Amino acid sequence: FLPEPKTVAIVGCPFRGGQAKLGVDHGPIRLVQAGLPEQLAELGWKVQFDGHHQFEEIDTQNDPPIGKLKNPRLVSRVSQAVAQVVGGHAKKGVLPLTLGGDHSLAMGTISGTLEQYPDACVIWVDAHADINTAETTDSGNLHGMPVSFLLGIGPKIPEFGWVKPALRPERLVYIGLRDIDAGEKRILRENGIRAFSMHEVDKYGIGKVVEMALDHVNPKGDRPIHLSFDVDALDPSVAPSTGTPVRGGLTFREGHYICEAIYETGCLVALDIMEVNPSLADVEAVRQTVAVGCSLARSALGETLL
Ligand code: 4U7
Ligand code: MN
Ligand code: MN
Ligand code: MN
Repeated sequence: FLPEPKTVAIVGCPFRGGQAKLGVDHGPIRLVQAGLPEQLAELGWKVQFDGHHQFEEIDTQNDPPIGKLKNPRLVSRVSQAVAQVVGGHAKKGVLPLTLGGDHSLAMGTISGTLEQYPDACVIWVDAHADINTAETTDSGNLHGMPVSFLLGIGPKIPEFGWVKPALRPERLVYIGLRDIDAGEKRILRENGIRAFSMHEVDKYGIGKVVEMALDHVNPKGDRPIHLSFDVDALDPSVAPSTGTPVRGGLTFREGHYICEAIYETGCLVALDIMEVNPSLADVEAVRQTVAVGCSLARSALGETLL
């Protein structure tokens, strides 16, 4: 899907409004400081990076909750800006690599991808399904809700009216789930959304799981793929510096295998690396998590072991 020379645009999104913890807005800065642009250039990509997005023009002095939803106007407008940036890169045949920042940003990244590639499928790698609606959310944190907006399920919130319900449930697949709210389980069931939890990873092994996931969303291998990777999909021993860690996650290799296998399809058109929070855990744990974020991105963009 991408013309030569293969070009990646790094979209740094220092944003934390979709959840309550400080620090996740520093994730993209640390990933870039760790040398991610140079590492991707080393793999043979043309790399575009002209600084992190600031979202300064977005004024949120007055952003009271809407129902339970926290920072709704801020999250909506930031994601809308991200959608335009990501969509613009996609339109030029450039692969957008979005660095979060919290996962509410995926409302923007995936909207941007679907604008250019309406038949794209989404592989969502996460401990969580991020599919709560305004009705089902307990926390009110929008990083737990982007998928419901993309699917167009749940109550319509006028402030999010720009989000097109452009994602079809059969074009979405999850890998790594292990912390799903009751309301989310019902939504997954009612919409027939395919999900490979850690139970399936244990049962079948990661190779078979990725094969089944790809076969579900991209049976003929002719659809563009958007990979949205929340680092909390990885076990906390592998990626400790993240806001909502859950034990029993993917190993280092399982996480990288997913990225490598998706690269091998030749269908990857957009990538998100989300929820790295360098303020959580000690210095060594942060270094390790940032390094893993970089290596996941490299694997998805073609780094091989041999
Ligand atoms: B993340 C949660 F209740 N489901 O809605 C919620 F468990 O982007 C967590 O995957 C959401 O890190 C986690 O707040 C969002 C909670
Ligand atoms: Mn997430
Ligand atoms: Mn998560
Ligand atoms: Mn998280």
